[in-house]
Formats: sequence, C-alpha cells, structure tokens
Amino acid sequence: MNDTVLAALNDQINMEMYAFTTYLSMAAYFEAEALTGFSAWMRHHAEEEMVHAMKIYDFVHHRRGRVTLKALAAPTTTWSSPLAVFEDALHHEQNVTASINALLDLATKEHDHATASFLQWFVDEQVEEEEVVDTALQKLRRVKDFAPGLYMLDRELGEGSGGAEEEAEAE
Ligand code: OFO
Repeated sequence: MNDTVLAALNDQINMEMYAFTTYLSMAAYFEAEALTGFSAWMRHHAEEEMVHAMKIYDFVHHRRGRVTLKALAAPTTTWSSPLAVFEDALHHEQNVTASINALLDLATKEHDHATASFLQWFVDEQVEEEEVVDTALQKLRRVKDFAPGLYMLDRELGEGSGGAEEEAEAE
C-alpha cells in the first residue's frame, strides 16, 4: 500500500475510535441525567463507530497493510444541556465528513483505486450520520427547556435506538 494513504487510513481508524468514546461519553452523560432514551441512542451510535473503525482495520489488512493504533484523545465528559451534546455531535460528524473527503482526495491523487472505491461507503454513510444527528438537534431546538417535550423526545430516541442496551444485556 502507498505509505501516505496507509498513514491516513490509520489516522481515520483513530478518529472512528475517538468517535466511539465520544458517543459513549455522551451516553454516560445522559445516563447520569436519567434520560435513558437519549443514552440508548448514543450508545447505539457509539457501537456504529466501532463498526466503522473495524471496517477500515479489516480493509488495511486485506491490502496487506499494517494497522498501527495510537492513543485516543480523552472525550468531553460533561455538557451544559442535551442541546449542547447534539451540537457537539453534529460538529464532530462534520469533522469526520471532512476527514473522509480528504482521505478520498488523497487516494484519488495517489491513484489508489481500491481505497477510493472502499471509501465510497463512508462518503454515503456520512450523509446519513449528519442527517440523523441534525434531525435530533432540530427537534431539541424546538423543545428547548420544555420538560414534557424533552421526555417525549427521550422516549422517541430510545425506541429508535435499535435497542443496543437490551442487546448487550441479553448477551
Ligand atoms: Fe464514523 O461516522 Fe460518525 O463519527
């Protein structure tokens, strides 16, 4: 594999693993706030991030490249409100999108067609990632500090979270 592309793929693994800890930290914040639906949603999202990291991990090995893991930056652990959490999440996803796009640009520049093709899945995934976070953010903006609205949204997000917590408990 091209060394520059390989280094960038390893950086992307690190970013996806950082996303895992970020969303898990957000889940822990909501757990502490007794907003269990938000927490389940964040936990499910964290698990998706680990899937993203492992997709790249496996791809590098399929190409006979070397995965090198690095230290993860500590995630943020507290926020001023549920709204602030989702603002952070959207900002994070926009950064990931920019990183994926830069990686695709690099693979294209280096004529690494296999990596460019592989990254197309991530390009599409980021459209969905930004959309789901932004949808929740828009709803939170409407709810503001209206407690009944917050609890309704908590229930809605919990039901749509894929039941990650229940799946984990069942194992
Ligand atoms: Fe891996 O997409 Fe979110 O961060």
